[in-house]
Amino acid sequence: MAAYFSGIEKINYEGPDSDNPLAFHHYNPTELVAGKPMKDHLRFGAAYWHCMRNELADPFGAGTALMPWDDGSATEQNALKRADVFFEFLEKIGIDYYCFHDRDISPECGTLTETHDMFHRVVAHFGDLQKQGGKKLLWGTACLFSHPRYAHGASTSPNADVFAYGASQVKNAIDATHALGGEGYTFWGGREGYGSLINTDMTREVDHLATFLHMAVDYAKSIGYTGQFYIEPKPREPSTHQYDSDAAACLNFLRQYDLLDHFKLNLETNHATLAGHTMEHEMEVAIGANALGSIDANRGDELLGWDTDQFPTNLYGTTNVMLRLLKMGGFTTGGLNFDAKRRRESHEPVDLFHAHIGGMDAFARGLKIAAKIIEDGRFSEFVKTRYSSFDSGMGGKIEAKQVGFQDLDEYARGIEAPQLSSGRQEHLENVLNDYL
Ligand code: XLS
Ligand code: NI
Ligand code: NI
Repeated sequence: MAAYFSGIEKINYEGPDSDNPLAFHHYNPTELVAGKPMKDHLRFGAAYWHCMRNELADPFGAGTALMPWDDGSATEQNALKRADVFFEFLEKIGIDYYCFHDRDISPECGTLTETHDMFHRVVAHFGDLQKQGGKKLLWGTACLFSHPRYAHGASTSPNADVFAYGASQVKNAIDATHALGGEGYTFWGGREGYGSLINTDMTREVDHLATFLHMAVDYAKSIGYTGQFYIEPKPREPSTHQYDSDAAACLNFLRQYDLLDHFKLNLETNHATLAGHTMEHEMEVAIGANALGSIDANRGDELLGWDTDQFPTNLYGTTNVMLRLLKMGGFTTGGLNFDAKRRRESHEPVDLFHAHIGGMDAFARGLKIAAKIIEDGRFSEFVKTRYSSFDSGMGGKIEAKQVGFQDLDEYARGIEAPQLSSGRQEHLENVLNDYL
């Protein structure tokens, strides 16, 4: 096989004292943390769309990414070659999982049938590459937002034939995910929302979205695909309002339409902040409902109000994510998929390596810090004590649902006015800083 990243060797762990920029300084895949190898905690994934298809354009300028292997054509040959490049990248960076949209890996052809036929031939090539290098598919998905036919949405389009086209695409993408042993399948509803309510029947659209997801569940069952379905919240962009706006909205939607048994959430850091939440908040909401499935690891920019999809390098962020993941008991089907792109100025192939190394090292450090925090138990002890008035006495009865307003009215009249303890937020923030 030709080497497309010539001059770049396999990235190895060299430890914190190394000054080699093409080495891991913290991510040591086989090192045990909390009884498990780092790589099994982190389950890193690479996003095909950002690595292979993102030309690094922005609304003001053309793509800058150098992709000497890509002839720019929408041909099968080019699609197959890109796959080879991508698997070389996975091998050299040491990432076991990847994710793709159908249209990332194989182009749209003249007819829908030709499109699907080429797609499945390309998928077969991915299957061979997976086998050769021991790589695995974290999740697959269908791109139901790029083509002009999806301008009004896919499953929420007012046009029933567009709904059918979207269904055909998802059917084939589920087939492909199944064939590749994909551990999950994601729905991100980029255009499943509206630009304005003036022309929108929202109730009908949301209903159609649920019908579509039920069809996907039924179809997966009919072919024996048992991977995990995910829904990925995001409030807006490209739509003004997306129906799957945040974790709580998704959970309510899934519950209302009886889909909660079939879906978990794929949370993305930058989407959380776009929704006006922290990633920690979104994780708490999802974990509280036993519905955290997977993570799209990235970060936004505090100064910019859109989905900048930057690589995660903030240790507070990675520590907070890993704290919650460890407490949850870790991923089952999910992983940390780098849904992240380089800045437009970082256009050389080697920048793909720098970017992923940075994200992997940041998560390795977050993992270690989180494991230490959990082992020491200082935060959990504090939180436990903070709620201890509910452990016994009247608080215990409240939690056991043994009392009502009548009892509490009598009780409250007979006690001293409540005395509060400090929340010690600043002290705890200082303690957290000490760990970092
Ligand atoms: C876009 C989304 C997208 C999904 C997959 O903002 O993050 O990349 O992860 O369709
Ligand atoms: Ni994403
Ligand atoms: Ni995103």
